[in-house]
Amino acid sequence: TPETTTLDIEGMTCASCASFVERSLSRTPGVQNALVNLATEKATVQYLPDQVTPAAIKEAVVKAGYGVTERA
Ligand code: 9UX
Repeated sequence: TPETTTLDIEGMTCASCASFVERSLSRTPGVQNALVNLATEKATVQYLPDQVTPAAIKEAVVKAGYGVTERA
């Protein structure tokens, strides 16, 4: 069963940044869907909890070069 997490992304200054983050998330195994909103600096990520953890999802954002915190 998929779960959804919302991440606050830091450091995106242009539309390409948002695309980079979205691609990084989408390519993470276990992530089913990722949407990044540049204006709100939020990422909405649908994932399979038996395949990937929120910590690993955040790691993908950090490796792409951006800051990230998980929303409560
Ligand atoms: Mo835009 Mo973002 O030129 O890392 S891609 S600032």
